[in-house]
Amino acid sequence: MKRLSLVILLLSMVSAQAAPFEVTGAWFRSLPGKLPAGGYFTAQNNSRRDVSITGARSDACGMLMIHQSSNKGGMSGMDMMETVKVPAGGQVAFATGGYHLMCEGAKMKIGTKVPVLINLSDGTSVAVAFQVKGAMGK
Ligand SMILES: [Cu+2]
Repeated sequence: MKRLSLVILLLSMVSAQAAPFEVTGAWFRSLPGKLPAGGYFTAQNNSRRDVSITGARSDACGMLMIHQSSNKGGMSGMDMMETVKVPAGGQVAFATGGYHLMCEGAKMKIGTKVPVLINLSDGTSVAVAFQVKGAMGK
């Protein structure tokens, strides 16, 4: 009897850890005035199927888009991305100089958290609390 409950406990711990899709280290860089806030995080796909991030939305943003920073012939810019693939068992970082969320019309306060819904190609979405930090990332 004791042994069975231990097994059940272990099983429930394992299943709690292995969420199919995880987002960690999520934060927004809040900039002064009407400048957009960049959103950064790491997406981890623990499932056996590739899945793509197809969009995101938040009440803290007038518009929330997926961007990729680019550098073409010394000109830095940003491209709009329809989807970003996170391979089975792999992870993708949304970080400065690469993929990021771009929050136009940002309504957020440094030191608070704002909820973001990240949509996935399998039809599910993941609710993530983004920590709002200042220009220096603090
Ligand atoms: Cu951007």
